[in-house]
Parts: sequence; structure tokens; C-alpha cells
Amino acid sequence: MSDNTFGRLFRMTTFGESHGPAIGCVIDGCPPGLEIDAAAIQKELLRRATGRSRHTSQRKEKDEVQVLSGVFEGLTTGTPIALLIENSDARSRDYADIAEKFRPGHADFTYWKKYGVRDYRGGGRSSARETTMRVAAGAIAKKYLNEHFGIEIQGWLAQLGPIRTDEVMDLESVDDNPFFSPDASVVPQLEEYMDSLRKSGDSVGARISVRASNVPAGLGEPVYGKLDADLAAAMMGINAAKAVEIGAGFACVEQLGTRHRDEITPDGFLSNHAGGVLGGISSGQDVLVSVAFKPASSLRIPCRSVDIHGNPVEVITRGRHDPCVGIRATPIVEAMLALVLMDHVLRQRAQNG
Ligand code: EPS
Repeated sequence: MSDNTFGRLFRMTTFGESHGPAIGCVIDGCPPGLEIDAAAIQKELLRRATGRSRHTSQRKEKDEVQVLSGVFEGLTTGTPIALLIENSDARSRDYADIAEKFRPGHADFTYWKKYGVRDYRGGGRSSARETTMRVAAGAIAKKYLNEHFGIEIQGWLAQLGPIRTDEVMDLESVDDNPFFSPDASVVPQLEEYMDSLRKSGDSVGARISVRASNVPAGLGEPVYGKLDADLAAAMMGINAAKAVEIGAGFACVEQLGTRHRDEITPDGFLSNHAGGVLGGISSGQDVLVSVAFKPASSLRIPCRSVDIHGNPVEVITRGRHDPCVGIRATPIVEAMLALVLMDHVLRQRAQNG
């Protein structure tokens, strides 16, 4: 399986499967001298972890990160940073019934078509467990970006199924509820919706938004390697992502040019429909990205499918699944934004000093 590496100058290569002994990554290209605070990495990992509330997968993993290399006396040395998390609560028997069946809407169909072999336990390599490493590497990128540029990255749940959660924007409260909602007043409604969804056995989609502030102007390449193109690729590379918007996104279809253009005054821009990127290059405005996550496909409600021999079968997926994968996606979206900005900061330094 190729392409397990993300980034050009700040390169993260991940490995491992959800039900293998461990999941890990090697980060190549991290500048030396960055203080690595294992507690800060751990904090990010726990924001993403399963079992933080009854609304997510109940798999119980400590997600304790081990830093195996690249750090000496608390500082990065410029050598590869290897991170490892052991898997301790995989329950592979849940997957025995679907070892030769395809879950409609799941990657197990296309993995089989591509490789003719698949690790069916817990989705194998296609499992969202791989995102632990994005979050861990993202925590290092976040630290560098913050220390060197004052960049702050904050994500939030903008919508869960039919419920909008971004009408009141109190970003300080995002980490105070298990949904990452910026509006605390909708949390009871989210709880009720999720309780009833869980009972029904179905799943639902969500939209996550993220903002990076204090991003310097000039990041991104003008033709290939545009900052917004790299952001779109990074976000679409997250499990279950189905759409990405930068700034006004699809709303720009209905906007007139006089509204969409962000007028400029000596004191700065008057709006930010561009989402902080013009011509593929950061403008110095906040970078704004939104990602749509589909309803997950591992459901206990029976459905029609086929097995690997093409025979019609009924599929029921057992196990400890997320009825809304978007609930845990906020730290992952933040991490991918951090990884893209980190890469472009190093690329900008390489060419422009
Ligand atoms: C996942 C299915 C469940 C989740 C898992 C993602 O895994 P399993 O059935 O193997 O327990 O628990 O999420 C994690 C383990 C994690 O750390 O995010 C999937 O199919 O993507």
C-alpha cells in the first residue's frame, strides 16, 4: 500500500492498523530546538479519543503516546521523530461475520477491488484509528506555528445532522462539551438527538469548521501547491470526509462579485469571503475551512450487499461504532490544518528566507 506520507518538508508517515499491536508515525523535517511537551500531545490525543462520552465509540484506549526518537532533553534534534501508541482494546470477533462481506458505503469494498486482500478487523488500515497520528503530529506542528508566528488554530462543530450549532459562536466553550459545539445552549438538543439516533441504530453526518488566526501573508504556491488546494486535499484525506469549503465555499455561487470581493482599507480587509487565501497564497486574514463528514457505514441495521464471491448477503455490523464520526473530528481537522500550514511555513522559508 503506497502513499502513507503527508507533506513535503514537514513529512508525516503513518503506519499500523486498528487491530494490530500498535499505530505509529515518523515525522521527518521537524526543525531542531522545538520543545516537545508530551503532555500537550497527550491533551490533543484525548480530545479525539473514543469513549469521551456515550455519543462516540465505546472502545477504551488510553492512547498513550510514546516518543521513540528525535527528542533529546525535551528538545527536537532535527532527526526523525517516531511516535507510537499501542492498541489495547481491539475486539476483532465483532468483525468475524463480515470478514467476507462488504458494508455498503465502506472502504472495505474498494480495498478488496484494489488489493484482493483485506484486514477486515476494525476496518484495518482504513480505520479512523489512523487519525491518532495526524493529531499527534498536528500537536507538534501547532506548537511550532504558535511559538514562531503566534498562529492559533481552533475548530468547532458547525452542524450535526439537522442541528446548526454555529449560530452562537463562543469558541471558548468548544472544549467544555463532548461535541465541540461553540454554542453551549444546543448541547441538550444534541444529546437528545444522539440518544435517539443511537437507539435507532442509524448514523448521521456533520460539518466541522476550523479557523487559523495570525497566519502570515505569503504561504502557499501560486500554481501547483496552492495553499487552498493543499488544504482541500488534506481535509479530504480524513476518513469519511465528503466535501471541503474554503471561506464562503459553495455560498460563493450565489454571491455577486461586489459582495464576494473582500474590500481592503488601510486598516485591513472588510470581510473574509476568501477564507484567507487569494490566488493560492495566504492573505494574512484568518484561514477558514469547513469539512462535511458523511454518516458512517458500520450499522447494526441490516442491509443488502454482496460477499467477496458476488453472492447476495445481508450485512449487519456489530461492534462499538461512532453514530456520528463528526463528533470526534474537530481535533483531526485542526491537526490537518496545522500540518498544511507547517509544511508551507517551511516551504516559504526555503524559497524566500
Ligand atoms: C472505527 C471503528 C471502531 C472505532 C474506531 C474507528 O473501531 P473498532 O470497531 O475497531 O473498535 O472504535 O475508532 C478508534 C479506535 C479510534 O481510536 O478512533 C472505524 O471503523 O473507523
